[in-house]
Amino acid sequence: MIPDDHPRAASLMTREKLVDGFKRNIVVAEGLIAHGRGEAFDYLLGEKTTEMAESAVRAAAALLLISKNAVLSVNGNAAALCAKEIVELADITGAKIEVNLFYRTEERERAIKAELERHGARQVLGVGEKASARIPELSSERRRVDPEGILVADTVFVPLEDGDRTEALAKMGKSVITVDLNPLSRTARAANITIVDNLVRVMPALVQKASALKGKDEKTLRQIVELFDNEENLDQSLASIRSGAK
Ligand code: PTJ
Repeated sequence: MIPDDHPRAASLMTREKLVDGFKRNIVVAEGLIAHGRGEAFDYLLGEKTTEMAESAVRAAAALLLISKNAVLSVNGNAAALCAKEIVELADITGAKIEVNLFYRTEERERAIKAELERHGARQVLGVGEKASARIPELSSERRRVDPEGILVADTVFVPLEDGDRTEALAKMGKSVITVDLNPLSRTARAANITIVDNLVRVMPALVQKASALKGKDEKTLRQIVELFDNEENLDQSLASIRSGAK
């Protein structure tokens, strides 16, 4: 339906994926609205990956590789847009995959688990009774986590997140990596590493970078993480939006 030569074909295809995910009970209606907000920022960024995002992707890949117990937290939008890359990233980095929803229903949890399994996931945490632990100080449904996953993780990757959980995870001493096109969001500011870019561009880049860095010694990877300054990166991303994404 969408012609390949349409100037905004990629953006329209992404919308189609989300609408398809909505029809299959993976994406919630509010997820379509959240994507619209993301699109507005993406438009201001020129719908392309900035140098700042590249550097955040590199730091995120390094952190995932040196973490002892990393977990990739998956919501409806992330599952609809990049289930394949989430599974690939988990395979390369040894991270676990956990479903964690703001608008939690067991039907959606199962639909998302099935979508991840369809793309090769062998284990999906956080579904049904398995989400039996609670994140302290969090009142949303996102507080329900898997005792084998997010509860005991040292690093949590939380694409398209709400600020409350990022702050709560940070208070629990976990390192948080997020993807958010809005550099002003509470999530973006509270995370250790924020990738200000569209998730559909981030995930393939993250898979590629993690493959390239895998096998490097821990000291080199730790240095990449330590040299990354999230606040500075966010300020530069904002400056890039202000100046018309040059
Ligand atoms: O599947 P559920 O039930 O867990 O619900 C998921 C949503 C996304 C509905 C829920 O987490 C939510 O309401 O999120 P927020 O608080 O609206 O935050 C979403 C953030 O992600 C916003 O700051 C958007 O700018 C940003 N965003 C949206 N789409 C993208 C994005 N960032 C990167 N890539 C995108 N494609």
